[in-house]
Amino acid sequence: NKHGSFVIWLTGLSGSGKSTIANALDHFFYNNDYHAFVLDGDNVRLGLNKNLGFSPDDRKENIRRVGEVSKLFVEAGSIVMAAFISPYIQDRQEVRSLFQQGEFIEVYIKCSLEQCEQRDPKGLYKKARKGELPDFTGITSPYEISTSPEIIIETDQLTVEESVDKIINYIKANQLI
Ligand code: GGZ
Repeated sequence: NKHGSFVIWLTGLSGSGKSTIANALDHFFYNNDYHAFVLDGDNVRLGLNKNLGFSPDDRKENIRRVGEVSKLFVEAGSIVMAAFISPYIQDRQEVRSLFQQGEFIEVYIKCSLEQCEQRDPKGLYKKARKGELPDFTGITSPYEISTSPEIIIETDQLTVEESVDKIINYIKANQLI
């Protein structure tokens, strides 16, 4: 299937739903014969970036590398879903600047800290509150909200399917697929 190549960059707190939505998008693309790939902490921080932690400098380097890898995938003709907290506005802007106009779609996965903390699927917030996990986003490390993401998905209001529909509608409206 011939289609555009671009990056769907999902940013938001731990537990906000970034990877869930990225994987649901992946299913949609697969089912429709588009070539797409998910990059997230689960496949990047275990390999390419296993020397990086969660200090501000390490997060910056994590995002820089992911941006460059995303660019390679786009050059190869793929659709990339990159699901990273990517808490710093400047780092996200630097990734954006690697791409042509319209090729970088920033999706803010909006979910309150309270809700993310209530979900706490891996018990990380609990650990962070107990002081066992330093530099934890939302607790002891900042998250900078974008002022103008292309898309905002409120995961405490939409189902995963509705979230995917909203993103796909944007992509179609902008003639990327
Ligand atoms: C934030 C952390 C931390 C700290 C481990 N702060 O919800 P998860 O578990 O599965 O996804 C989170 C993931 C965040 O990695 P990113 O590469 O997306 O972060 S960044 O973009 O800021 O570089 C979380 C887990 O790693 N995790 N320690 N201290 N999240």
